[in-house]
Amino acid sequence: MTGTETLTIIKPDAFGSGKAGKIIAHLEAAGFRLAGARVMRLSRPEAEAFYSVHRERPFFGSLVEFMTSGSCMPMMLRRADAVAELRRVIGATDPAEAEAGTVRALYAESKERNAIHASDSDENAEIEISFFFAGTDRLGG
Ligand code: 3AN
Repeated sequence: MTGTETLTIIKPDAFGSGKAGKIIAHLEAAGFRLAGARVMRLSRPEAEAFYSVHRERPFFGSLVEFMTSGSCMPMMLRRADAVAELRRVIGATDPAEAEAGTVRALYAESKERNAIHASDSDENAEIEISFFFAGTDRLGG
C-alpha cells in the first residue's frame, strides 16, 4: 500500500502574496488533512540542504535565493495515496504546462516561482517530513 503522508511547502511567492489560505482550502477540498504546519523563513544552509539533490542543476543558486527570500509554510499532509494525489492536485512544475484547476495553474508565477512544493516519493516524503517536523509537532506523531 502507498503511504498516507506527504510534505508540502507553500513557497515565498504564494505565501508573500497572501495565497496561503486559498491554497490550504484547495488542499482540504481535495481530501488532505493538516497534520503539521509551520510559518518560517528558510536559512541558506536549510534551503541548500533541502534541495541538495538539485545541487548540480543550473538553477540551484537561484532556487536557494528564491526559497530564502521570504516566509514559507511547510505542512505535513495526510490522505490515502498522499504523494501521488498531491502531485496530481498541484500540477506540473511549469505553470504554463499545469492542468487547469491545479494549484500551480491557479497560483504559480513561473517554473521557479511555482507556489508550492510536494514530495515526489514516499521515501522522500519521510525524509522531508523529518526535515521540518519533530515528532511532537505532528498530530498523532
Ligand atoms: P517539482 O517541484 O515539480 O517536483 P523539481 O523537483 O524538478 O520540480 O524541481 C524542484 C524545484 O526547482 C521546482 N519546484 C522549481 O521551483 C525549481 N525548478 C525546477 N526546474 C527549474 C528550472 N528549469 N528553472 C528554474 N527553477 C526550476
